[in-house]
Amino acid sequence: MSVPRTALRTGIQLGLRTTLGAQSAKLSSHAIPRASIARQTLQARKAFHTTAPRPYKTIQEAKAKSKTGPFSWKAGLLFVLAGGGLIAYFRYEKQRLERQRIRDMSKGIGKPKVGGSFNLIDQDGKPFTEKDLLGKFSLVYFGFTHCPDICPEELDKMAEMIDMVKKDVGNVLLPVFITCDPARDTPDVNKQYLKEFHPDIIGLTGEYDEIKRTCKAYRVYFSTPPHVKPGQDYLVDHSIYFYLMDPEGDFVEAIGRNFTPKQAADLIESHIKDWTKPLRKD
Ligand SMILES: [Cu+2]
Repeated sequence: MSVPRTALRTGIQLGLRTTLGAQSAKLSSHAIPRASIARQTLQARKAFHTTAPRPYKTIQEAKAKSKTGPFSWKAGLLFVLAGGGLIAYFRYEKQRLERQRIRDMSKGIGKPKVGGSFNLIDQDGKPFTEKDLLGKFSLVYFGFTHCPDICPEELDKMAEMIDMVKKDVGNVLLPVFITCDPARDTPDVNKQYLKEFHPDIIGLTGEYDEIKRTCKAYRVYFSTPPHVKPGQDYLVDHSIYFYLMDPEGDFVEAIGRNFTPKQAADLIESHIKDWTKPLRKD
């Protein structure tokens, strides 16, 4: 806060009060209390009114002064830099508040309940519940290993996101694949399939009803037929989202197919950087 405020004051003292003042008032409506802006304007006004105009001694001096005007190029440059800095700062602050708003939606009253408890089995056949996700951010994807094109494409993207996030902010993201096709996707099928994409991805399967319940909890459309005979072919339809969950198990944001891996990684990293509580890095 101290940098842009100083910049604001510098801009005002340069005498360009009207333009910058109007701009900062517009940009800062949610970042700086109005009282503080009023105070700064008052200070600037005082500075204006108490400074006595300096009389020119000679006509030459007066002429020289009038050529450059009241503002030197240095003052102009400083003003442009200060203004640019302010705009960049408020843009950043606006984005941060927007992320906070999205996050708070799932924390407060009337939160859209996405996610919740589940009791599944990982790719090594070990039990895995929602508690195993706590302490890190998690990126949850629902799909199935027989998926002809969409899942492979999305999992390739997921692998890219994992690497980018890991490189930039450390090992604080758990990527999770939950099958919508438990009849065919056994722990071992998941294991063989997922290692083609990224070694970090945890593959979960489970009882049909438990998978169905988990899909419902994450608002994932589930269409797997209940009683399939071995070898019988069938289609599985599913929603295509990456669900970003925070270290306390709360839903943060759903990342759709319109995101490139880089855009998705940037968004995930921003949320991770906003997180102020402890994070597991193992
Ligand atoms: Cu798929």
